[in-house]
Amino acid sequence: MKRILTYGTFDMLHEGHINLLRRAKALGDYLVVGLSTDEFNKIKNKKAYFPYEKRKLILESIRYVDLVIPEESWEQKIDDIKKYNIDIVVMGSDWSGSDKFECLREYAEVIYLPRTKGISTTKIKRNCGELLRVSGN
Ligand code: C2G
Repeated sequence: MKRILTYGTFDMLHEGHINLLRRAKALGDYLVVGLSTDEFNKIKNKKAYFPYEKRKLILESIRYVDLVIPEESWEQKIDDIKKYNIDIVVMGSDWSGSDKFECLREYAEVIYLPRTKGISTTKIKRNCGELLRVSGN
């Protein structure tokens, strides 16, 4: 039973998130997702459109996801690896080489997967804003 762990805000879920979750799960048998809380997003300077509980509800409905836990700090990751017996920590390549994940290598394997090009929550929000402006709403 190989256990995988990933983290993120997963706001306005899109195919980039799904591609990450699908490939992460394919590396093992059980996928734990550390979902950034609204308070932690403030620390990350990120404002999610959907609050934590709604983002959690959506993530829990995805076939690749076995457990969603709150991500409340940068520092909790080693404890999470131990608590959930994690074998591999997986993140998108935008995190590649980050000390926030490289420091985990003595506790678990760390794998960065290529980020899905052309899609992001920021891009969705921007495009929706432009659509509203064009349509005059
Ligand atoms: N992702 C991706 N392709 C995209 C967009 C996102 O592969 N087009 C990946 C990211 O690399 C990340 C995951 O999907 O691994 C979740 O993305 P975000 O919700 O943007 O997560 P982020 O804000 O990077 O939070 O402690 C780590 C942080 O909580 C990660």
